[in-house]
Amino acid sequence: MRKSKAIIREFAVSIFLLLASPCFAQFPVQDTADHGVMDTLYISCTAPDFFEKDSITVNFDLIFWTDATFRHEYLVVWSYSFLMTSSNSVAFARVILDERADGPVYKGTAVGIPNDWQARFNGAVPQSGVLPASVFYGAVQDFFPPQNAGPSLFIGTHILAHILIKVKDTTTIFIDTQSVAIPEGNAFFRNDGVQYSPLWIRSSCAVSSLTCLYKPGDANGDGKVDLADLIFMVNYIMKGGPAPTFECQADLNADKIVTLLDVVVAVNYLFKGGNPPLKSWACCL
Ligand SMILES: [Ca+2]
Ligand SMILES: [Ca+2]
Ligand SMILES: [Ca+2]
Repeated sequence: MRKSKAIIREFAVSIFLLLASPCFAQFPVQDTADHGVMDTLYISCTAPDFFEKDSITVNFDLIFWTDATFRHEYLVVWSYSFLMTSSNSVAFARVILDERADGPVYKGTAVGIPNDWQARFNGAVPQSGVLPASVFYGAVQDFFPPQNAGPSLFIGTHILAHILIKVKDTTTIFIDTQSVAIPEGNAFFRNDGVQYSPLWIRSSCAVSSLTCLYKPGDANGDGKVDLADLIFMVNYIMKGGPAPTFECQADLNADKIVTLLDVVVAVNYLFKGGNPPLKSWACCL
């Protein structure tokens, strides 16, 4: 009798767990070393930052939020790897690799407190940074004076890193922590040496296309498409002359490279009533 009661109880527990487990699965588990509200880690997508030759560089901020108020729970070390992918292979998305502490990738700073941390940008696979890539970031607080022994990170929102990705076309960048081989391991360390994991919130950031800046075929960028552009293109392609601001100005057949074929399009258009240059990228006026 006792045995059958035990079996029934076991059965009931199994059923309960079976029913409850999908519910549990929907809620992330909070690390026991993360007190109070769950600390979070996420990417903030910002508008395109600045234009360079034929590309734009987009700034993604890696942001950490914590409610740590006890000094022993302050964050002093972090190391994290991300899987970055791009929805459009033609965009040639590439994370910019720069190990300088004050470089554009990672400025080694919490918000408003410059250079409090020793920046550490660990690398990327592949090394070129071309997406898809696994990219590793991290920083260790500089404990020892007279260096900038700044404060550890406590309650508030902090920018851990500026992640710069260069793109050449419209795309959506996905930044995730899943399915990544992690040589160093993802690690966040508190001031008392306890390791824990804040909740990662998956991000995808749409990189919008440029506004139209030039007419296709306006290689010298003076607003007109004429013989001067043809000369400009020939000088650029054949004689190492100056490049257009955006490659698309001279990419008249819109195949993403500037070759003599584009000169042929220009000649046909200007002198033989051929098709006008194709619009692409920022050359869509
Ligand atoms: Ca917390
Ligand atoms: Ca022109
Ligand atoms: Ca072309």
